[in-house]
Amino acid sequence: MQIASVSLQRVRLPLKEPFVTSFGIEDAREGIIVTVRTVRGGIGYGECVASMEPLYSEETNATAWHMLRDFFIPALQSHAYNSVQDLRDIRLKLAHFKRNKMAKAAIEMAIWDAYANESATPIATLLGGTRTEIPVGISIGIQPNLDTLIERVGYYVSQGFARVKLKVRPGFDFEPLRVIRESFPDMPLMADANSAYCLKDVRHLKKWDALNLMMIEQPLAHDDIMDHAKLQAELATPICLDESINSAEDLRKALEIGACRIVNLKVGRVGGFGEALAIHDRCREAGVDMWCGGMLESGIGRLHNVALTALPGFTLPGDTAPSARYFEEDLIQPAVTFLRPGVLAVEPLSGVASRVDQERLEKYTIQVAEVVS
Ligand code: OSB
Ligand code: MG
Repeated sequence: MQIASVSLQRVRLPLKEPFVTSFGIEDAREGIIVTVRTVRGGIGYGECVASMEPLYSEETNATAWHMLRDFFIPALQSHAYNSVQDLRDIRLKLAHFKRNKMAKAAIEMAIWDAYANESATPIATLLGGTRTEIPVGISIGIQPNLDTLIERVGYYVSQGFARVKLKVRPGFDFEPLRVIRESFPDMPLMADANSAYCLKDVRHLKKWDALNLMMIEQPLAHDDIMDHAKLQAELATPICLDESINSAEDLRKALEIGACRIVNLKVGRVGGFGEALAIHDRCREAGVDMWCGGMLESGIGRLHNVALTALPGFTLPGDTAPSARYFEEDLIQPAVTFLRPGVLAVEPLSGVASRVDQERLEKYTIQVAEVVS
């Protein structure tokens, strides 16, 4: 497969309701859609999961745009991609460029998608995934008060979501979690702190052991594993790392020192499917539970996340909620919907191109740049 052209589109999709985390408020999903066209007429899409501001990680849509246009697309567009191994090795072609993983993932995934499209093979199959159905959880943002919170949780539980993740921050943590636990004694429940605490909070965090949480996601600094290992030694509740794991090497070190017992794998955060596969395989070897995270993706990124989750190492429900959880209108049609409550189908889709709604893609585009090889 030979690339003919790559284009970048910045999109802005309004969110149904603002998403509040310990790092800020997002009222729209702004991202970059990367489109790869091949010499033989194949087409592939990728979505950059960076945000508008460098609050979750250091990347933004503006930095990703620069990296893609000036470095990553030029480095990848003249190579031939003729096997799954060639796709898996894309990460090696970008390895000398430091970090900027969300930008790397966006073009890498678009090339995998174009290959799926050209070879009429589902991405899940190219990745080695075998599952056809996956359980799905919900990520609930910080709420204005406990009554609203309980009402929201009840609504999502009635929809069938397989677990509830609550965003927490100092001042909105133990009490909301306790109230949810009281109302839903047996429900799989977890918390995501997005780096809002430090090791000095250990006594406060130890109290959460009484709540029977599945895990606490990324309690400490985004770039830390040492303090997480110290904290994990004090807690009965498993720690799950998100922000701290940007590569298979990060994971090796984290597991070696006991910084986590569970991994949230986001393909955007780690630089693409190639690195995600390396992390998946290492988790499986080590018998570490893993699940697929989300970044409020449009249907384009969402379908990629669902395809990845077909791999056997994804042992826990992921943050791959149906499109309607976030958007009135998605960039794909039909939208991602439940097969039955709490379960998504890994559809035998040869790339996402056949699902992309061109009219909506145009409607929500706020900036276009064509990069031709
Ligand atoms: O930390 O997992 C996170 C959304 C944006 C940025 C970071 C995170 C999240 C979520 C929502 O938790 C996941 C989703 O439903 O897409
Ligand atoms: Mg997280």
